[in-house]
Amino acid sequence: KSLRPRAISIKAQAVPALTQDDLKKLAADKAVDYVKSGMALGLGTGSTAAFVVDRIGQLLKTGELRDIVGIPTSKRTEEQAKSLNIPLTTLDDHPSLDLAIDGADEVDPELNLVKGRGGALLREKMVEAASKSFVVVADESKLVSGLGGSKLAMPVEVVQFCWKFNLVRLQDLFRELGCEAKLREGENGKPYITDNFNYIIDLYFETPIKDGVSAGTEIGKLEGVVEHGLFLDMATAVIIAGKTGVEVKSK
Ligand code: ABF
Repeated sequence: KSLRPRAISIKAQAVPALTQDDLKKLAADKAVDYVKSGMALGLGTGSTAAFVVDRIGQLLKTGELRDIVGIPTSKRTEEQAKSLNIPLTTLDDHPSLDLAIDGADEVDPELNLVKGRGGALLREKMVEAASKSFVVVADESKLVSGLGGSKLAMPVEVVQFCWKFNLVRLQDLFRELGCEAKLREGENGKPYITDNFNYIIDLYFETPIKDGVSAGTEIGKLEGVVEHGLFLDMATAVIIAGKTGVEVKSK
C-alpha cells in the first residue's frame, strides 16, 4: 500500500492586528527620526507623545543621540523626561527650539489641530509656537474632515474667576453649531485644575467648525480666556500611523 502523506493542515499564523498603541509607537518612532544631536526639543503630552519621550530617552542612553535639551509641555511629561535623564530647560532660558513633537486630538485636511484633551494645551501651544518645526504624531483615529467633527471635547483654558460667566459666553458664541459647554471635572467631582492653576471648559459641537481662524479669534477676545485648543497653521508635518502604514503629511 503506497504511503499516503498525512494530510497536513498548516493553520496560517494570523499576524496579530496592530493595536492602537502599536500605531502610536510607529508614528512616534518615525517622528524621532527628525531629532538630531544638539537639538533643543519641545516634548509633548499624551500617550503618543509619551512614546516619543521614551524613544528619545532610549537613544540618549545608547549614545545614538547626544547634547539634547528638552522643554516639557506638562508636569507629567517633565516627570517622564526626568526619569529618562533627558536634560531639561525652560522657555525663559531657551526661547527658541529646533523641533517640537506632540500628539493631537483631531487633525483636519489642512493639518489644523484640536489639542488639549490631555489638559496641557497652554504649555503645548507656548512650546510649539516657539519651535522652528512642529511635528505631530497621531494614529489614524485622529483624522477628521472638520475641527470639532469628532464630537469630542474642544478645550478652552479659563481663569477660575467667574468661570460660569465664560462657560455661557463660549456656549453662546457657537450656538449655531449646537455647541454644549461643560466645566471639566477632576478627581472627586471637583473642577479639573491645569498645571497653570486654571480651569478647562470643554466645548462639544454638533456641527464642525467651518472657519477655525475666526473661531479662535472670537474665543481669544473673551476676557478671562487663557488659551484654546485650536492649533491653526502650526504643524509643520503630521505623521499618521494607520493599518496600511505610516504616512507623513506636510503642507
Ligand atoms: C496632547 O496629546 C494633547 O494636546 C492631546 O490631547 C493629546 C492626545 O493624546 P493621545 O496621544 O494620548 O491621543 O498633545
